[in-house]
Amino acid sequence: MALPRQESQRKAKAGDAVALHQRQLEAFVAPAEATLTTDQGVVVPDNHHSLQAGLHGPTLVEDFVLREKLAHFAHERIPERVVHARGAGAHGYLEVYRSLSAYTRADFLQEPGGRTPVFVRFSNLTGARGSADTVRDVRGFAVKFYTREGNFDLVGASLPVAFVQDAMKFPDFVHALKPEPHHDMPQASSAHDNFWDFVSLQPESLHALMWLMSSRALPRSLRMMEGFGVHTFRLVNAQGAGHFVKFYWRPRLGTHALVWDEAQRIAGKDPDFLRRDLWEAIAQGHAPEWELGLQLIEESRAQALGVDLLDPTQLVPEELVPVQAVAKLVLNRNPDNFFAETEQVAFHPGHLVPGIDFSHDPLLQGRLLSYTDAQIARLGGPNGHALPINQSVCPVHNFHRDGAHRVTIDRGSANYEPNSLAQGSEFRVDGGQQGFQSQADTLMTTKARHRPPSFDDHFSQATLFWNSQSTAEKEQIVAAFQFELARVGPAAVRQRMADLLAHVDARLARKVADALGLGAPDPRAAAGRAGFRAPAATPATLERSPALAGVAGPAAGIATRRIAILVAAGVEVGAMKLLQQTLHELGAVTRVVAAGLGVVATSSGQQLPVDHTWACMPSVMFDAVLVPAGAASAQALAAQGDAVHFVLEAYRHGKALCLIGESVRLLQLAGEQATRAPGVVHGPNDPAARLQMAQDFVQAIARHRHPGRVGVESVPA
Ligand code: HDD
Repeated sequence: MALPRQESQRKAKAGDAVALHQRQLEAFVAPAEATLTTDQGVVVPDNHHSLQAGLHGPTLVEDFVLREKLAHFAHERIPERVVHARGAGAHGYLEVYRSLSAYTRADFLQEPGGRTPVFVRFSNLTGARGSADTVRDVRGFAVKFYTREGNFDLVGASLPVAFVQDAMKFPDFVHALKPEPHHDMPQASSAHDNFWDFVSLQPESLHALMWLMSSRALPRSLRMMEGFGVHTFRLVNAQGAGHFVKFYWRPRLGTHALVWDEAQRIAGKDPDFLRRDLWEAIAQGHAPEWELGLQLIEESRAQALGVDLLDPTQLVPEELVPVQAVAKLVLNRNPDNFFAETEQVAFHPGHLVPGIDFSHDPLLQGRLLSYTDAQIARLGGPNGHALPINQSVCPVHNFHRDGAHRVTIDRGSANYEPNSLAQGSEFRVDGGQQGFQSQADTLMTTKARHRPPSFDDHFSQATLFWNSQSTAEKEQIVAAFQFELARVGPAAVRQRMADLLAHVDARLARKVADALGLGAPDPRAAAGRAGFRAPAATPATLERSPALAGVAGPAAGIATRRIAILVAAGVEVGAMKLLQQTLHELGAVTRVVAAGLGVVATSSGQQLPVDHTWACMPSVMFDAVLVPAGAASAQALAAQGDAVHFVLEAYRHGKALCLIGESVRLLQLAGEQATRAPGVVHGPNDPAARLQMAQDFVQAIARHRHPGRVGVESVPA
């Protein structure tokens, strides 16, 4: 018997769920202005002084106000997540474009235009809670959908593939990746012996490694980052027919990345770079959006695909199965409180709703076991579901009882089922039609610890990824392997990695090996090692997949891009104002940067307010640089090493530059060809040229990066 309240809520319009979720959260918000009390509600007379015996006497044990305050303080922290400890969250909603009833009976995917509230937590996989944002890493992309049929969690990542195929290997993988146990170093970095020792012995990690060494591991912004459900799931419609499905999140702003040198510098200047970027964009009304894409695969077609859908180290190229956009995700509200929401939110890949089901992917199956324990350990008991951020918008009704931090006040004498003593206590649903129905399945009859032969192909998709990258991106990948492996002590580990890379691409392996002083990479050496099993047949695969070169993809406008305007006294602001106006109209953000705060005098005697100093906000904090005209200003800037460095660094990092009139001298050290390099806009301070310069600059910013600058290595920055 379904409960009346449940029924009325199920009938509620989808939009109501968003409002209901917000009301639920607000019910827990502490009053903003109130008299200070103890946790028991007793008014605190003095919050600055403890209770002492006499003017200089000892503090009294009876000071229960002090005792309560210190006790609460001492317990403010909860254990950080074993992985994905550092995070940033935001509220929003999912809006469905069209009904997916042909594929799934999930209520929240039925109604075109229907909105479901969500909370999203982005995270870094490797580092501790206080580590820097911009390190080379996999990012978590976890979405909690508060649907009217219960919470659905899609706990994905910024990479479409995993490092290991079986959950049995996950703790070893994480141990190897995390700081080494004897000295707890390095923090938030895979560039160390243990990690490369492990992965060099695990050919199945190679595909994910290619992604980790690429720009995908250095997002410019969480708002410009793709997300993937990674595993294959299943959608099941009302008739019980199933499709395999892979989930994608595609950012509306395009997929953009930092370059490695820049990422490292930002980590020092602003360790909160990505979290701040997300927070500020939402606070300023630039709600980031992603499209939810699905790859839908008929179960009968799965065998013929040539990709084992249950192997989480493999993806399904879009050229084989297109990604269909079915909904949009909008994040439009920052949390009120980091701890209560972003820290206490508890995801679980086993939080499913009717119409969505698992596959037999052995990594996913292991996750289903693991997350329950993780949440109990983190939240200190089995009642984490009742925390405001974890509560579903539909009623929760069962006979789970008690446990640490129980907040529900269960009424009545019956705490068991079946019972006849409590009203409405037969919770069985009508005719077995409602509720979560597991998809019918042919279960395996043998029990074994094994790896199916179709999981043996570790290389063809790593090669596909490599072949699909631009020349500039390939150089970044080579440089990333060189950087990481140069930090690895044992030469045997480095050699093992180079031998493995020879299975991906001979040139890649050689370039890496040469820089590390290793012998010629030998694919046969890798093949001779334990755990290595050659695929039964050479897999048929694509030569290239343009969709995998996502970072170089077209940019969608310049909204929210940050442009530094570098100035000194005597700056000529005529052209600058016009460019600023154009940039603002397109949603970009400009900031005036100078040696000190306050104002600088312009050439016409006005006062231009300064937003930042370059010591505090160097060029790595911006997407592009504009240096306005003005002989005196250009001369003053050229005499300042930091200002010259600002421009040269942006040039090296491939960013768009606009240098008006005399300010071009700031680029002198980059060589004569620099003013003609891609993404560099330069022209006279002439009203007739301004409009063209503005257009060129906007286009250059929209491309995000300009990697093909000749001789860039010799630029001193
Ligand atoms: Fe996991 C957290 C994503 C494999 C065990 N995982 C966690 C989070 C994300 C992922 C995004 C953070 C959620 C949040 O923001 O709170 N995990 C993945 C992906 C995987 C994956 C995409 C592979 C494709 N994870 C995985 C395996 C296991 C775990 C195989 C264990 C068998 N993951 C955990 C965990 C965490 C977690 C220990 C740490 C804290 C938590 O769950 O809440 O249970």
